[in-house]
Amino acid sequence: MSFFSSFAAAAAAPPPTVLVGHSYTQRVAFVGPFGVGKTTALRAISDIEVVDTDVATTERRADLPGKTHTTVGFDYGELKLDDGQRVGLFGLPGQDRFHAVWRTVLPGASAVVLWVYGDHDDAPQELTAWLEALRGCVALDILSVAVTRLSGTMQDVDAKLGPLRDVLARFNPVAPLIAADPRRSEDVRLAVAIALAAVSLG
Ligand SMILES: Nc1nc2c(ncn2[C@@H]2O[C@H](COP(=O)(O)OP(=O)(O)OP(=O)(O)O)[C@@H](O)[C@H]2O)c(=O)[nH]1
Ligand SMILES: [Mg+2]
Repeated sequence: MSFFSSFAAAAAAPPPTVLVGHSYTQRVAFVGPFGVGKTTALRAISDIEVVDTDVATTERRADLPGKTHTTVGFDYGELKLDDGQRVGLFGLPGQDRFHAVWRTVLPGASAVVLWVYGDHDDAPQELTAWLEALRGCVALDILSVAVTRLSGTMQDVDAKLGPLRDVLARFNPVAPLIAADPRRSEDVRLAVAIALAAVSLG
């Protein structure tokens, strides 16, 4: 085939489908301390393959024996809600040195889920510090809190959540706070649904 005939054939062929950008209508960001489970949570619910920026870390924490990687950019996934809406999911890095990523992603967020450790003795102080840090980057009326690593009876869990609810109420009295395990897709879906519902009511 000559150059001219192959050019003519290519011009006559239907154009290829090229997908650029994204199809989501809402953007939910996961924030929280190193190793709390933001990447785990995103992987638990994303219905596309997660694009992550996890790299191997030389630091090991005794309380996180399986934690060999850390997020240095952000994770990206997508979720289709029961009502058909597509949600873009962004998992941010937990380490302070990557805070430039927060300032890039958070301004476009529809809702932000702050994941925190529920089993730390100083969990209320940690939550206070995170809320103070986030206040500078995001409106707290789009924020909700998911508390991890809670076990025991419902009374045990409530006893741990009570002081955290008190802290959150000082920043936003109507912000949702739930117990959630980042490894369980039902918990993570619920955290996302509650975060978006709270924003739409607000
Ligand atoms: N035992 C236990 N382990 C958990 C729980 N939630 C998460 N993990 C584990 O904790 C680790 C969390 O790791 P990541 O998901 O990488 O944490 P991350 O918040 O993305 O961390 P950075 O991006 O480094 O800030 C994983 O090994 C999870 O399996 C929990 O409720 N209980
Ligand atoms: Mg991560």
